[in-house]
Amino acid sequence: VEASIPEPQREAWTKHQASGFKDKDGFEQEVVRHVETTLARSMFNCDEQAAYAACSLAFRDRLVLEWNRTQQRQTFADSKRVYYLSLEFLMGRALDNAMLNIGQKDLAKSGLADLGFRIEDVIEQEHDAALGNGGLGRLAACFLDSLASLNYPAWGYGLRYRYGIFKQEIIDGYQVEVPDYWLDFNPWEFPRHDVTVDIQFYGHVQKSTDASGKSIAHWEGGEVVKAVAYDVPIPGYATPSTNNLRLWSSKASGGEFDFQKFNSGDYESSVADQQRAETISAVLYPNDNLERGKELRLKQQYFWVAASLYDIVRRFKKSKRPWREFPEQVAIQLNDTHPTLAVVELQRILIDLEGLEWDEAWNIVTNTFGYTNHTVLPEALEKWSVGLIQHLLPRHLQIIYDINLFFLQTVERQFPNDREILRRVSIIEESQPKMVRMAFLAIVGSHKVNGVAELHSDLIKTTIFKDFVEIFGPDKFTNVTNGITPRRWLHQANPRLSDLIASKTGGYDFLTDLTKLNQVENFVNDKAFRKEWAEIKYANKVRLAKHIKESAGVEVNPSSLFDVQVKRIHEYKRQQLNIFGVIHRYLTLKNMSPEERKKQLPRVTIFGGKAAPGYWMAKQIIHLVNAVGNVVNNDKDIGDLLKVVFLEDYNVSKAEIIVPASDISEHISTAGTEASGTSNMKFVLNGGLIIGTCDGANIEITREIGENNIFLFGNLAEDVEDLRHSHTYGSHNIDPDLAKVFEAIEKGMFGSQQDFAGMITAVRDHGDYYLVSDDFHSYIETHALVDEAYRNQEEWITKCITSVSRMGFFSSDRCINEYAEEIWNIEPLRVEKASDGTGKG
Ligand code: 4GP
Repeated sequence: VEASIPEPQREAWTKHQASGFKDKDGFEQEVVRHVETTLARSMFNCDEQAAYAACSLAFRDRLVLEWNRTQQRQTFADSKRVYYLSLEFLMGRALDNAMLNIGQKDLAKSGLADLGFRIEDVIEQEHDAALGNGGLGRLAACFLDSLASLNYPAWGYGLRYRYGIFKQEIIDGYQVEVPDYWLDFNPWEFPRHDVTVDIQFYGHVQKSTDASGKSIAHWEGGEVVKAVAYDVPIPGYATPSTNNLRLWSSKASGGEFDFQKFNSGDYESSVADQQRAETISAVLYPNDNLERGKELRLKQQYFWVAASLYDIVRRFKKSKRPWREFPEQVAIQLNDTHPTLAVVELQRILIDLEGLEWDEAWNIVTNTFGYTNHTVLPEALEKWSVGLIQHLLPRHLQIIYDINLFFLQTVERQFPNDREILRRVSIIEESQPKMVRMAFLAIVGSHKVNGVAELHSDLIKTTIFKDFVEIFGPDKFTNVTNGITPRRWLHQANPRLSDLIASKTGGYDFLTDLTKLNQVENFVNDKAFRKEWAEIKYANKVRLAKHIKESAGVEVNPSSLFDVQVKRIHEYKRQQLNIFGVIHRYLTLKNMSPEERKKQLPRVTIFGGKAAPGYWMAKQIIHLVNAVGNVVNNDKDIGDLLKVVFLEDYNVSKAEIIVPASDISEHISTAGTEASGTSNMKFVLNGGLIIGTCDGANIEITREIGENNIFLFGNLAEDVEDLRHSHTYGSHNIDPDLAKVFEAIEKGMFGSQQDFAGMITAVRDHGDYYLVSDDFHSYIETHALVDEAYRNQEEWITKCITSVSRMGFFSSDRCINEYAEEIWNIEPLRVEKASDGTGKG
């Protein structure tokens, strides 16, 4: 149905078009209006929460107007769009980001002050949108910021979980998980009750033949669940472009509940159907770098993928173009293998519903998709049992078998008489039970496959995907090194540093072209500049110290060296190496005479991060950190020389406090295991140095900032396999310093040794898979170098300033431009900047 307003009535529309607030007065007016009407409150009961709500609604109104215009612009331009499919978007808070990207934070600050509020307190009221686990989800959020800021026509597609990643509480040193119900009040989404898609599950496949004798498959029966769209506007920085993140929520189809059951008195089961449908989008799976193969997870994946593709195809069909032009209009990026069923779903739509021939359809499919791999850890590579897919998605399983058949036929032609390669690359693993290898399906169904840092992209080509490089040739495989958005991770998290840089480089252009940071290096010897630099770092440390006191109850001295490791708790990330190192430091201090001790550098070691609820070893690590903190922090001999803090419930908004306050941060994964890392980039960008292994993006950070400005240690990726082999088949001698640490734990220095036995035996008796002992000596020595370097504050500041000035490469803008050019083949849309200099029209 045509929904346009007829020409004669458009004048009235134009006259009354909403425009959002223009100045401080307008802003205040909007805030008061929202308090009084939307929230139905008054100045006599307006608390900070209400002020946050009203302020957010005022900004949301502005955003949605720009959002509308952006969508119109993109529709008129009719150019190619990219769709970023990600099961995780770790967005964090939206208000501060919206104000800064629109360029109206100062106005809001003074407007809120007029109304009796401090902007910092108002911002603090917002609940993080935590629809992700860690790096993969936060990368997706940075990408959305860059796509909008660079004016690319782009949509994100994800799931609207009712519960995001759990809230972590530390009780008696143990992690306890509490549900994160974040939707109580969320002004940043627009429910689109008119945008719904019916999603089918289960059932069976019927075959029929058409007039020409061609066989057609019909997927029939089963159950239907409704997908409802919720749209989240994503503002670009200094541009009117406001893109869309569409999140799907599940709902029972066909009414609220089954009236027949209800009328026959079976009220409970009539509501149960509804609840079962709503369960699909209820909860984010809390695993990082791990797949667990749960049926509900597969249901989530298909639900989200099918709804998104329906939407994308619907939009394409409106253009009335022939199908072969689909890949010229649509690029779809698979963020890891989670959305791989999209490959199968698009093929199904084209052959079953649109009547295309297999080859023609497959050609369209493979030219549409790109696949990004985020990990080489075997436990994270997704596989689904054939039986489960058969049950849930019977037609899709047939198509997967056909894709595999045709693929293996081409491999056979390429490598005649090589049965082994067929077995190795088959999408179906001939195990008991048979499994579908999702990464292989994603590779076969995409035109480009990329890793997320140079080392990682090389590793996937030489290890897990080696055969596919032989089959498809090396050009299909590429690297796009990750990046971060400097808007959130410098301007928002560290406003004073951003302002200082702007004052020296002639404005905030570095926020849209981060390579401009290189001008900062010209001031490395400027006394006043250095002084202010140091003051900002100190102030950031004071702020973190205050947070530590409030949340962990530990008093720390902001003049100490702040040593930070915040990220998901994982054996491969080696928080155990860190805490063993801390114990070593403690033992060393205890053995010193009081005079000797006085010469030592005071240090605060800060940990933060969540463990997957079922990850027993990770939880043990958290427990040990807290147990060590308990002893060390209360030891009178030690005082300020060493404090050990575990910060509860690490998330995006806490990272914004922690990152700017770090002196040294730890990125110490076993070489070859961390695909990239992105927090390493955030820390350096904020004037902190790194201690790290030659892994992931650490290597490229070193290349950019220079090896004098980073503390590298440990074995290299190329030696890891041999070392592991020697642990198993040779004799594994534990590093003597590490042995002393184990001894202390086993003597019960930090409580019952049984509580930590698993961490010790993993290293001593079970092959030390993560090379904790092999790297221990080098780790300890390198920390000694850190201490020494930090004593020379002048040198240290020089290192920090130099490093920041060389971080331009790590902007997610660079990264998105590479995807756009090399993988998506899309262009930005030209957008006129507003004349008021805010970037907003
Ligand atoms: C992460 C990787 O572990 C991390 O190295 C990388 O920086 C990030 O993706 C973004 O590419 N992987 C995951 C995961 O979070 O769940 O596999």
